[in-house]
Amino acid sequence: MKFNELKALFELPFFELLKQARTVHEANWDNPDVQLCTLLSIKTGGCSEDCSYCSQSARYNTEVEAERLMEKRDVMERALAAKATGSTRFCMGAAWKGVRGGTKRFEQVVEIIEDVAKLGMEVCVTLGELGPEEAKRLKKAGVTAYNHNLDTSPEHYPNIVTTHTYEDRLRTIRNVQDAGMSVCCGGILGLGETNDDRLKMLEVISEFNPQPESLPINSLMPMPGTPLEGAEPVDVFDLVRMIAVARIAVPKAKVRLSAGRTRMSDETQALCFFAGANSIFYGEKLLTTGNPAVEKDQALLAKLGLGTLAPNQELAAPAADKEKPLCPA
Ligand code: SAM
Ligand code: DTB
Ligand code: SF4
Repeated sequence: MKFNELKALFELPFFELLKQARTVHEANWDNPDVQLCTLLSIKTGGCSEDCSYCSQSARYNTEVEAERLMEKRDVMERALAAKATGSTRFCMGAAWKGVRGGTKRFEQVVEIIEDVAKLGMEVCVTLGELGPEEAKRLKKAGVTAYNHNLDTSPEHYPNIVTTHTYEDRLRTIRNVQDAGMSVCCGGILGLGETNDDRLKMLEVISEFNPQPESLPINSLMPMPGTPLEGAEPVDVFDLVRMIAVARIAVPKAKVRLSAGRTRMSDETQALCFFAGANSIFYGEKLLTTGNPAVEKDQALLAKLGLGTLAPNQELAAPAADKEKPLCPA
């Protein structure tokens, strides 16, 4: 969808926008179930990149200490625990600029993925930049979806990150699509961007061919020691509007209400679900920072009468439109 169309939606009266988003949601989803995804940071901190929101960049003096890649048995323990709490997607993150085939770290990660994939949950990884060969290996190892966020608009991106470019991010997304993995791609609200920046990001994401399978909307968790530690919180109505527009623009994606829920009321989250969010991170920790307790989320879902989505490990990447280029890269 083009920017002008997205902007026209965003500027609708609030209830009219919610009504349209709800109609699109109901036409594309059989039920209002929410997907529960558990995150685990398998390699924390010490990252070479300078993303100004991130506690894991080695360039900032944050509370996060650099750690080595976790052992496979420890990852398995956490994956089994996630499954036991009802999570159906396990997402492993690594604080790397990217990964290269043939390196010890890549081979270790592939082995971890192969074992986690046997547990019956969807497997998602986010390891930074990937080349075409690395993407094929990850697909073969059992990855369902690869998370690689664009985070903000092309225009605002250089204000947030200088050590890699928007084009680098788009190239990785294309490699993921070419390898037949589903793409999980979204952004962060609260990086000092305008609503137009948010919609420009959504324009790029909604023009992917095929559209992403999941679309995380993070609200910045301000991390002490990072350049964005003092950023203003996101306006609740802007967040709900953004979710509604994302639901309309990418109707079949799981729109994930991602980082930032610890600072949201139950009522705000309920509005987000009504507007089309149908996935959350579930479990007390995101990568380095907090997330609502499992019991709190279970109580909220029960109060709203929302069920949870079953895993689909066979999930194939959605088909591409052959007439269109794969992505704007
Ligand atoms: N290093 C890899 C990369 O950058 O693609 C993977 C890990 S990185 C931490 C994954 C995503 O987490 C980022 O793209 C960003 O969207 C999100 N993220 C990181 N720090 C955040 C924060 N403080 N608040 C909200 N989202 C954050
Ligand atoms: C995504 O969009 N959000 C997640 C996941 N994909 C990898 C990460 C959120 C990180 C929040 C900050 C932290 O825990 O350090
Ligand atoms: Fe590194 Fe990813 Fe954090 Fe950027 S967002 S500093 S690439 S871990």
